[in-house]
Amino acid sequence: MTSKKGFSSTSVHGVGERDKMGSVVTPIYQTSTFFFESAEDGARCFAGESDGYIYTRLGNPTIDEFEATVAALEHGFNGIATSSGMAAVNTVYLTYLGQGDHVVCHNALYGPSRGILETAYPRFGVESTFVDTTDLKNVEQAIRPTTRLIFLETPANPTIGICDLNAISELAHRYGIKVCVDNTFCSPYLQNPLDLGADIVLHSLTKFINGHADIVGGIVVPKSQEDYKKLNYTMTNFGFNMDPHQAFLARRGLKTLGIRIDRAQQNAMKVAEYLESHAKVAWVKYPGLPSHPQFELGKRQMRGPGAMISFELKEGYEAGRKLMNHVKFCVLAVSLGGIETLIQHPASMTHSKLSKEAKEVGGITQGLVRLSIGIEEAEDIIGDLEQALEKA
Ligand code: LCS
Repeated sequence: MTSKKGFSSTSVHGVGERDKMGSVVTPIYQTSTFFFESAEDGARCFAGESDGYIYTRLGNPTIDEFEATVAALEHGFNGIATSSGMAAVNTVYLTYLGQGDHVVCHNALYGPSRGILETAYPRFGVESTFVDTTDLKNVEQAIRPTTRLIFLETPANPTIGICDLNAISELAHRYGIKVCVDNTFCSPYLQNPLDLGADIVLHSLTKFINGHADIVGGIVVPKSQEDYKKLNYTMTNFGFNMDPHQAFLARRGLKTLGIRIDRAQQNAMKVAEYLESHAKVAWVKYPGLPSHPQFELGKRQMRGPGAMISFELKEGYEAGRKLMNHVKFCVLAVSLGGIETLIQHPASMTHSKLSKEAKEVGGITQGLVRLSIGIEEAEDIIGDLEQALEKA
């Protein structure tokens, strides 16, 4: 899918035909199935010789319009919308990994994206290695003759580490390995992994793309038609499909993605600077701060620093819990990427199920706090953190 228009023009208007009934907004085709005009028409649909719809798990106009728009924003072949971000992750794992295969991952992936490789996939003979992929040497050392996939998050959840997508993709392709990037933290507004060499990009739509904390959803966008066919086969046959109503809400959220991120990252910069100067804070990780270890790489690879901040409290785990109990304006909740500022403590929440060792290796330190900055007034976010930090 391509669009010659600018980002927000594409996100608002999409790339397809306007609705034939004159609806300005793509209607919700809330149907599980579609009728055929005749037996011959049905046969043509099943043979793939017509564009007609058959059954919503296989395709639906509301979902298709959303998929095509995200694919245009990610510069991919087409999108495959899924019921959740985890369904998108598993669509990729199940497409490229089988008995005897190996995957190299960033060691600070979203908890379940890592956890499922450690618990369920070994039952099917899949092996995984988790390394700090912000260092290219570690990726090269982890590659085996059986490696089929490199799976990355950049910036990663929640350590905000940034991986060099050009360099890793170039390395992977020398060995015939596919590269998939979970682009949830950036959204296509700030980063296009397919332009940086990756083969597949995915999102938890639950976050920035939908942006209003009212649905769970995911999407996979491959660069090539060949990968699209394989991934779409997995999605439809495992039943990971999105629902038309979910697609409608995600599509509505997508329209304002650009202006929401512009505003949220302006706030995030102010909050990050405030936190970096606070006596109780050991360090702050934010791609917009020169102190970020991959600050220069982030500037090259991303069109903006985003709205996700992690910071470490000097007093560790207990201080983290106290801070959570004293915020009043920032919402104590997991998830991210919405219009409201959310705060959470990974060691006791999103990453609590990881072993102590996995937490240490993945950089999930005891006093780590993750902020997803919203579009409110920066002064109110900072004011709330100020009063809560006093008590932490
Ligand atoms: N990828 C990333 C980077 C995520 O942050 C999440 C969810 C997922 C995939 C899975 O998406 P879902 O199935 O939830 O749509 N991250 C969450 C988080 O940090 N807190 O709660 C959920």
